[in-house]
Amino acid sequence: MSDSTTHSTGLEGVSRRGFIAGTGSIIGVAALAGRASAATPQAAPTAAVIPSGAHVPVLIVGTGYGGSVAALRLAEAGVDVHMIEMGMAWDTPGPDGKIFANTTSPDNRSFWLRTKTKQPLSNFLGFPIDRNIQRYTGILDAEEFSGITVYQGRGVGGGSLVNGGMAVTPKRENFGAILPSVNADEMYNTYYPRANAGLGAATIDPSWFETTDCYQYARVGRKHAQRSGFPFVFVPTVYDWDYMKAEAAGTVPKSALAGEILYGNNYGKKSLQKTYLARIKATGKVTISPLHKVTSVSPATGGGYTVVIEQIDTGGATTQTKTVTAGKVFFAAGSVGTSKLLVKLKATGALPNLNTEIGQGWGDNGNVMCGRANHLWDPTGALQASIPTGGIDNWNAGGAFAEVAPLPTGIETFASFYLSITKNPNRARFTWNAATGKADLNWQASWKQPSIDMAKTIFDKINAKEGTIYRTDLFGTYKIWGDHLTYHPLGGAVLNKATDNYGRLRGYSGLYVIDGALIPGNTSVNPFVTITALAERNIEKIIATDL
Ligand code: FAE
Repeated sequence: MSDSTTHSTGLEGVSRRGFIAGTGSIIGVAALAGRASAATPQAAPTAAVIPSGAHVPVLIVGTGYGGSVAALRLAEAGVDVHMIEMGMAWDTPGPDGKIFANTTSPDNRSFWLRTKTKQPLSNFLGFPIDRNIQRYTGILDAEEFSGITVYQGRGVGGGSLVNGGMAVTPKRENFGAILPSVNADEMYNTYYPRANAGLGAATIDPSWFETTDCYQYARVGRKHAQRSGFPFVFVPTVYDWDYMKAEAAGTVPKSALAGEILYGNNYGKKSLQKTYLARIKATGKVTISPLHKVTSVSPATGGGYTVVIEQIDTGGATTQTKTVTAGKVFFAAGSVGTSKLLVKLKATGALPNLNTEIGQGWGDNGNVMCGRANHLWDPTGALQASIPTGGIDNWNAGGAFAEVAPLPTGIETFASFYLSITKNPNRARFTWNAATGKADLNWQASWKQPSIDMAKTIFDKINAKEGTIYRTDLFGTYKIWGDHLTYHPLGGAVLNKATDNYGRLRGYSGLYVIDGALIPGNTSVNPFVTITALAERNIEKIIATDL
């Protein structure tokens, strides 16, 4: 019948009982729902390969939120832009007719250069669920540092390819703590609205939410929150809500209702491929080189910068090393990618004048996960949409904002699942390790304890009120907290410290940071709207004054 009979899940006892153990993003175990019949072509951007020896006016490292905003606005201002992306284009269907693998059945497309999956929820019913896969330039990187695994998207579209699509603007009262040097009036009047419009953020139809089976889990989450006196807030997402309604009606191939998310979403999610990158393509002024990785940037004789780029194959091997020159370079490789590059370039003498703030101020947005075991009379539903649509707000009283997340196994689990974003004060630092030739991050596993304590301000109270307990089978055996990971890396080249107040790197004119590395470790909510809005603000200033 299903994936459970055609693939080994590493969870044979469970799959024999007829369901699949994969995992979702914010989600846990993905749905055993019907598979769609055909792939929808994505609005893929122009993919061209940059030749060695090229001279380009602007080169952007990375194609996530920051890079896409910069490319679009520069192209609209008439500038020719080259974007360099280490991941794949994700515009071609695989052997199953789909571009992206389903969370129920991870394959080589699912992970970045791994021979075994490393799923955020490592266990289900206590069974380990990771499985062997072929090493490939897959879509989700589980990058391991000391004390923490940092999940990131790889490919044209960056994190937008893999994320949960929650498009959350922080409460204005919290903004001063997020980006203290930025004018909040400008952000809330101009750049947050611009970002949300560009991303296509929209909130679920409230009457549909109240009735659809696929959000029963969220209604249960809301009921439990409210009975304990916590506000439940709806959050916008970048999912096409009309498409999800059609999925529920059975008239289109299923995507959110098939549990697709963590390894890409074939239909309804408006990733950057369908928003900013589609508009970039329409300008005709941007070329994108996928499977190209920037390894060095240094001042060029005669002005501009020499950029060294490794072209890689889908096994990760370098097939060609290219050298190009660029008038200006934007670092948009994500918090981790940008930080790793900059600490290397400073330490190895390529960009020695970068200041001592480089690599500092890195945080995990306070991410911590947990599940609760509900009573038998409180089912969360066998069908769960993979896109979360609300959260529990205890930020000001307890330092935690908890997404009510799906656990779409395709069967009733009687579980509620949450990803909490907490006010964790710990900040780590990237440094260059000359012996290993890699950047290290000095995060410590024990630094998650404040996040656990803050999440407990919500869930201890709900458990006491409901007479329920924590699940202990999702992150190991008898382990309550998913405290080993983050989905939300932030910082490493913090605004107004490593850069000026608009992302210009101190020490070098024509070098910019325009991604999550600018944000000092925490956004109080999910971060991509803030990353996008800050990029919109900064690029507007840079275009007006530097070009
Ligand atoms: P990002 O989107 O990571 O883009 C950086 C790009 O640069 C990537 O495509 C890299 O492959 C590429 N790159 C890196 N190094 C190099 C190099 N040396 N050369 C060439 N290319 C390079 O950066 N956020 C939300 O707001 N809501 C959510 O619901 C949400 N859910 C998430 C779920 C998961 C599973 C994950 C992993 C993340 C989630 N996030 C969510 C976080 C969000 O995706 C992330 O903050 C943004 O993608 C970061 O945007 P940046 O532009 O900083």
